[in-house]
Amino acid sequence: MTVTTSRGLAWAPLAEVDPELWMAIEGERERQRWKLELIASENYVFRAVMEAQGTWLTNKYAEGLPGKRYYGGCEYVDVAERLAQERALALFPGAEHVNVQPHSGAQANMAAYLAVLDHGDRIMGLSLAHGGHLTHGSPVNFSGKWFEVHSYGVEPGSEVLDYDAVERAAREVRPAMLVAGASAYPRTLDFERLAAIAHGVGAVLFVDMAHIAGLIAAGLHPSPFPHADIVTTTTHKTLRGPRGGLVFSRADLSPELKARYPKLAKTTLAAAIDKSVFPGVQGGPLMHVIAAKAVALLLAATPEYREDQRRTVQNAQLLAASLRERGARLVSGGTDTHLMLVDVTPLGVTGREAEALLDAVGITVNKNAIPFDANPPNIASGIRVGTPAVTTRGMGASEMREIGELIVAAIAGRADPVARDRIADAVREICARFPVPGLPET
Ligand code: DSN
Repeated sequence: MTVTTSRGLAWAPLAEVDPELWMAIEGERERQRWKLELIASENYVFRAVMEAQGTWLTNKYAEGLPGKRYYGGCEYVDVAERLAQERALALFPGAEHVNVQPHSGAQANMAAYLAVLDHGDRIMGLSLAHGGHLTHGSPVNFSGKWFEVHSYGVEPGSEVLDYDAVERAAREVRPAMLVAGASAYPRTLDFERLAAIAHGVGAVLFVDMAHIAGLIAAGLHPSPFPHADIVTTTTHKTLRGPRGGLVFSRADLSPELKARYPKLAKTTLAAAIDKSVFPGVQGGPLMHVIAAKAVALLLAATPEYREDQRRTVQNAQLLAASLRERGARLVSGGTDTHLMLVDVTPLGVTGREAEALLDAVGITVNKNAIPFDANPPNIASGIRVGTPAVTTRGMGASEMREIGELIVAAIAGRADPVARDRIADAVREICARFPVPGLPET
């Protein structure tokens, strides 16, 4: 197509304007329809969330906060942002303040750090190799470059956190911030204990609840509120919203704790968080995404959503049992959440090989390091498996048993192309029975 004037193109559908891109978008729709999505951090948004994100709110600049913008014409986007704020605070009782503008989880985390810390301050977070996150102090991330990082890990043997050991380390290191939360830790986190550890050494407790936010909203995992001082989340994982982040905080720190942070000398924690998001880390907020966050937060308050979260956890336990019965080793022995970490070396493969073998039959997972992994991270000994997306599709107990069987069969039958084709057919058959909510069939 030759583009001569924008006028003629104003109403042209994407498929006509950019067929090359459209083919990729269509390919992704088909992939989502016909593959089993077991990446623990992924989910499918409902139509109303997608619709809100696809609106003309994308056209609007709205730097600042509702009622205090640097641009005119913000009366409607103010409504959208206020709805998102109110719904976020209602969904997580005990939260005193929220900023709904972070474009992502990493930016929410950056805003959290920069609100209270100075370059060179000490932080303690769960090591990436033991299930933490890049932004919790990895040397390749800003968090590891700007702060002095002292990571904690899980215990050898049990592969779970030993809070006494975390406390001993905190007393020795005396961090300015204790970071809690994980992207590959299958067990319940004790936020009350972590708060006692942090506050006992005069440190802020920062919880990144991105993976388990939906479980917390549904009352299936203990809440970090009111224990943590700052809490971030993404909105697109178990929360089933658009890609983006939220930062919650106390209105302010206690005077004793606050005295340690020069950045808070003349301001409240809530005001510091807002300033840290904008203008500290970001410019104009993505108002169409904030509108979609508002919809997701509305949906997350429904009984249907809570029931889906309950089924997500139940499905994870059933899938874990199915894998374990067939010879896979579950890190820490199982799961309390929506995800499990599977050591695939007893099945004779590395995490990288398992990821590729599963992809070939239509099952999508990611390779993942296991604690004390003998393999480097790009090979890894494990895969991370999560049930949010398959549960959103409506799958239940019998599918979890079957998926466990198919995963192990795909790895065990790796030299057998006939077995591979049979497994791929079984995957498609499951997908055909469970259409993806919110995804057009054609
Ligand atoms: N990359 C995300 C995950 O897969 O867990 C965390 O941000």
